[in-house]
Amino acid sequence: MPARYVLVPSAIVGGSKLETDAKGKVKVANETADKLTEESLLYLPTWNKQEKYEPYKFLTHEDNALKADKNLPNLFKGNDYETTNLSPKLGTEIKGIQLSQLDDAGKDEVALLASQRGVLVFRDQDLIAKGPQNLVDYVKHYGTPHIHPTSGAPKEQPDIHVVLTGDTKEDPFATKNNLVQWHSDVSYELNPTAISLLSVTNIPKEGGGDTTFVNAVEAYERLSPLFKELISDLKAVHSGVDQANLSIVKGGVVKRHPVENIHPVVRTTPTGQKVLYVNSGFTRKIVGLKDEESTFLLNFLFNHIRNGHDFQIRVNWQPNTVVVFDNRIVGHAAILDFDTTDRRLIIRSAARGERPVHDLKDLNKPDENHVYEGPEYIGNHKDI
Ligand SMILES: O=C(O)CCC(=O)C(=O)O
Ligand SMILES: [Fe+2]
Repeated sequence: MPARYVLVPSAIVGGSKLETDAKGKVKVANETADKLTEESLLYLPTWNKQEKYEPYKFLTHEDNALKADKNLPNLFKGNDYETTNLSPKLGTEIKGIQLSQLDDAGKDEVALLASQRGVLVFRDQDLIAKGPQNLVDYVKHYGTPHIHPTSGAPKEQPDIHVVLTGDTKEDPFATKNNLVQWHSDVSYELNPTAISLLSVTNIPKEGGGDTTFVNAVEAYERLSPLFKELISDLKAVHSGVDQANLSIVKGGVVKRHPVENIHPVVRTTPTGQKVLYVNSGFTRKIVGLKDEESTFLLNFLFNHIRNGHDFQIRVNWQPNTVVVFDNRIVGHAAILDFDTTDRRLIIRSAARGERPVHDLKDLNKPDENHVYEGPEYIGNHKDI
């Protein structure tokens, strides 16, 4: 989640009016809520500066994809479904299958297919309308849901990350030429998220507000054998500090002290895919290089990812679409091209995955980690 999407009142809820109750909980005022869809009302963001969580500890991860039947018989039953490739190597649109009706074996097959296709776009789903608890229970099949350190969440449901944009007369391009921020969600975490469910419950009326995705496996494959060898053993620092700082500056929340973690630049997933695992949202430094060298290399890799339209797709949101994506192997960015007086509400619930490893022999070994928690950030010096 890039800085732009931190739950900060001014950026996230735009010009919306906010209300604070006696316990300090902040929510979107009825005035704004009245303009949102019925599903969105179930997920309206609330936040509270008193809500604090302990630092995350290392978590072992069992991957659902490894349990799945490779023929996907529990996902694709009967003949009443339709699948369309959004591009040859990334993204599949699926119609005629209800996620909410899948059994555990079917859900495992979703994880396997997501690991192969990166992004699964399920149309006409009833899962979101069933409410926040249902969504979180669903995600629990894939692991422990991640609680976002700086975003708002539906009332009593911290396991969902919510971003409401729009409803403002502010010009978002006043200081920026564009707002596209490629990232892999929460890559600064020790166990960044893996299987993620994303939906836009409030779609801008005049169109736009797509989400774009990039295939980081293909991004790695496009590199020459020599370049692959050059970056093979590199590690990079991923940092949550800028996100936390921005949240404070904008009057938002920091629910967990920001962390920085070192991850391999070439990550291998439990299903054996090699991923170019850097993102401009959170990757800050290549370990062992001098600053200029690190910036030079990271900029090349970020541009490679950003410019790779021939390994990217764009998802156009329709009512009741649910995207399942594997956050380990795709990057993504919101396309904020709609009129700012319009409203867009995204919700995401995602399971924490494995500690990223270069080599599968290190999978689930905490001693492989190079972790330093508790870096300096504004919150250390400010009562927030
Ligand atoms: O709004 C979107 O399309 C994606 C949002 C996102 O990337 C995030 O909140 O992390
Ligand atoms: Fe994101």
